[in-house]
Amino acid sequence: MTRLFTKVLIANRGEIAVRVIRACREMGIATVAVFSEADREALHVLQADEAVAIGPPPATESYLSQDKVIAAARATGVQAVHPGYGFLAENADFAEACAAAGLVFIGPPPAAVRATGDKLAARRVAAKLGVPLVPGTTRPLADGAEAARAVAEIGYPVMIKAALGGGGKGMRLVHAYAELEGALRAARSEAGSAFGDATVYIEKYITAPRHVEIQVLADAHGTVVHLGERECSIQRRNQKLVEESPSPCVAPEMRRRMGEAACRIAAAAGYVSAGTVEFLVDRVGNFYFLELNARLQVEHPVTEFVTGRDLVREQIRIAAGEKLGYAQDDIAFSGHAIECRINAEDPDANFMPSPGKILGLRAPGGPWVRNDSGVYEGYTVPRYYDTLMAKLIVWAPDREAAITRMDRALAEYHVSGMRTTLPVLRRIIRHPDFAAGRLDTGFMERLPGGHESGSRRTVALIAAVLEAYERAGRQAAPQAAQGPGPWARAGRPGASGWRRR
Ligand code: MV4
Repeated sequence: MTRLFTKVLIANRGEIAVRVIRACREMGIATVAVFSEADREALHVLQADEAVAIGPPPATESYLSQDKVIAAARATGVQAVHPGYGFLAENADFAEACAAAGLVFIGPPPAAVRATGDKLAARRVAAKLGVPLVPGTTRPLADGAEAARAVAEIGYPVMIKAALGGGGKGMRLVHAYAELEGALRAARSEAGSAFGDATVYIEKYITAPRHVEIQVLADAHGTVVHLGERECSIQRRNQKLVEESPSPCVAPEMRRRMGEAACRIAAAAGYVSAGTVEFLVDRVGNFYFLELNARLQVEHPVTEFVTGRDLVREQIRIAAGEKLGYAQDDIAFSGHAIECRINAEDPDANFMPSPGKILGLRAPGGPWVRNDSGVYEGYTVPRYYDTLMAKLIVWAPDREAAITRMDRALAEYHVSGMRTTLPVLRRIIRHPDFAAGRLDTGFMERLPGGHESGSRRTVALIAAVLEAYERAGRQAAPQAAQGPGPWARAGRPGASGWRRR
């Protein structure tokens, strides 16, 4: 058996840093936290065995600084670095820099990070394997004429997407020929400044899709398994609010086919570590490959609850060169898990960030309730980063019981001193459409108060600009550095995709 690491650095903050520290402690691995000046009192700093200051509050000068993170790793003598999600997690240059410094990057090999970052390359892989993908092009679009030829085959509406985009960045919806040329130019220009690469492609637009993703685990010895799906359709502006596993819309046979497709894509991409294969599912249940996310996802705990596998532990074992030691048939699914994201945002003010001091905090507990939190009573949520404070995850033998348990746990959750998404989460969980499993990506737009109304457009725009300003630099996109600042991007329609997830 391979020798596991004795000491790991966690290149992240908040709940995910705490989550990784927990896995390390259970594995007998010492931990090193890194922190910015805004995070001296942060929970991950208190929980780690050691902590290293890496600079000023803006993420570009701390959590996104590859040099500072690697210097901290060298100074503390760790053997490996866990990137969490966001920040440096999907940065191939960082993965390479770790290797060059003699450090193991706890994630996929740099080549796989690069390959999965290029959505067009990923589409070609899926196409070659015969995995269903959204109809559209698999080569860069040269000009308007080529776009028009593609549309002639697939029909309107279509979406123009940036090859290096993902998570909603650099996308343009086109309903008719009159908009095509303009949308192509806009998407190109946005992609060029956001990712330093203006390559775009075109896809048929799937109306009111569901977002279903498959968790995969791949070791360095050629074994790839899937851990079932997560239903992530409850989103608002590309930010997920509630996730669950299994999906109420996926039957065992569909799970088997999606899981097999996901494993084949991961294998063909040379993927190693935990990864997520995203699919869109249309109203009649057809699924289409969208992209492969080369990281641990925020919503991973629902998969842990239904499979009994610790995904962070598995990532660490895989990075150390261990074999998975089990096959697909050894993965059993049990019961139902739901996750709610508790963000420091004001649902009554267009989900504007609401950082500040947590005056009172009572977290829920009891059977099958998990609270993955990065905060504590008396802590001040800094305004520089993600607004995610905690994730509440519950398990029950079936979906109905899981909904009841989540409702109970949300009722126990009290946060004072700041606004959080707790009230809106409660409304989602109690909604008859949610109970009936009538989920698609338009759910939040139908929820009263779940999105900005027409009369609130100005407030929404101001909020978006402020939000972009306050979150500047926390975006993970590696190529984003040379682009215009968030001020330049935030005012553009459809440019809300700078959110981290
Ligand atoms: C789409 C789509 C419809 N058709 N692509 C948004 C995030 C990015 N990962 C992909 N996204 C979409 N791509 C085609 N061809 C609809 C979305 C989409 C969406 C997808 C998943 C979850 C929420 C969403 C909200 C709006 C749009």
